[in-house]
Amino acid sequence: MSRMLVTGGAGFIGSNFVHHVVAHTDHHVTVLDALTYAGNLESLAGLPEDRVTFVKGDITDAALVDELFAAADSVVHYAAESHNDNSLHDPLPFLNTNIVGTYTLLEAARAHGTRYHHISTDEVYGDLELDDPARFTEDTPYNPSSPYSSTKAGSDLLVRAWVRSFGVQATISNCSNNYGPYQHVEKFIPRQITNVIRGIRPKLYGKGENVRDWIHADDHSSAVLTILDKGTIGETYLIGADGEKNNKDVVELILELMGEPRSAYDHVTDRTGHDLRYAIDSTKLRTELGWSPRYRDFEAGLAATIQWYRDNESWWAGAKDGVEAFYASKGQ
Ligand code: NAD
Ligand code: TDX
Repeated sequence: MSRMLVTGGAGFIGSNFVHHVVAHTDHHVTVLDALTYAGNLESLAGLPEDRVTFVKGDITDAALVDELFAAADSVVHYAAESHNDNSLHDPLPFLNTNIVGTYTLLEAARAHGTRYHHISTDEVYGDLELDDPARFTEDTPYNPSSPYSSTKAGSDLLVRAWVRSFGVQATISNCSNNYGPYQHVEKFIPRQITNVIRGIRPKLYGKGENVRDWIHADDHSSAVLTILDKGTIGETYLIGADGEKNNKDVVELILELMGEPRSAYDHVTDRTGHDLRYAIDSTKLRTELGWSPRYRDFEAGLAATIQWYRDNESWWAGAKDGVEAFYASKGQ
């Protein structure tokens, strides 16, 4: 059994990863999470106490981070400020957590020689035209658009520098848009599902032509375990499941799956600087490390996600009104 430290393990993708690790390995997991507005201990409810330890704390707290790295064989870093719309409103927390937080972890990885995996996003590459046949690869130049994606890009570059300059034992993955259980209601898919449950019309930014490349969070988790197991130190791996869809089609599918007319949504004010299209080419991960996604049917995965939000209203109800009030103040 090895000891794994997971930062941000009470958030959306981090909690899905902790569930995945408990189900598929014998590792012991320590979660370090500050429980910001995006963290929810209920996302870890039911996990065996002898497999998962929770520590409430901030990744910028160097003394705490050092102590936890000393007791870990590997670290997977999910903790972040993660929402583009929030970063347009108030960028400073993104700089603190995404940049200073990552720096703090890298210094501890350097001091302890700890195996470190850095979780990042395809948004560091900027966006693609709708009619461009290209997809992002590990060689695509960085060109981030928002305060969120620029701080994620900065954090990736810190990792690359700490590998080269200090020999830190790190890998990086850049994944496309995740969906699944435990995603905060501020994000696109849960916002629309919970709107329909509440009798509010879904809200589509602009014309809804923007394309996102959807992957189930559980497939993201299996890819990260594969990289930890077989990845080469210093390498970057793109994670994606060939799930390109435009936002309009996703909203219409949610409405159809929830028994509403496909046209029962509103167009609202577009996001400033809204990236047009993301698309991942995950050939390197698939051919070099032998990973493949399990959730290949987006409609089935979306239907299961809708059912999860129907069954777990107590998990999201507390955040819903505040999120909708924030969006309403911006005409969204
Ligand atoms: P999230 O916002 O749902 O969760 C973030 C978690 O980090 C929360 O539990 C929060 O409490 C914690 N956190 C925030 N600041 C912290 C701090 N200073 N110290 C300790 N904990 C802190 O985010 P998510 O959507 O689960 O994203 C997780 C990671 O995956 C991020 O690094 C994000 O950039 C990356 N990512 C997300 C997606 C996506 O589609 N959501 C896609 C690719 C990559
Ligand atoms: O109400 C909405 N209506 C709408 O049309 C919301 C909240 C979003 N949108 C659009 C904006 C995007 O084109 O839906 C798309 C998805 O939006 P988000 O869920 O906010 O995700 P995105 O901005 O694409 O970023 C996500 O994927 C990459 C995560 O939030 C990031 O953390 C990750 O790095």
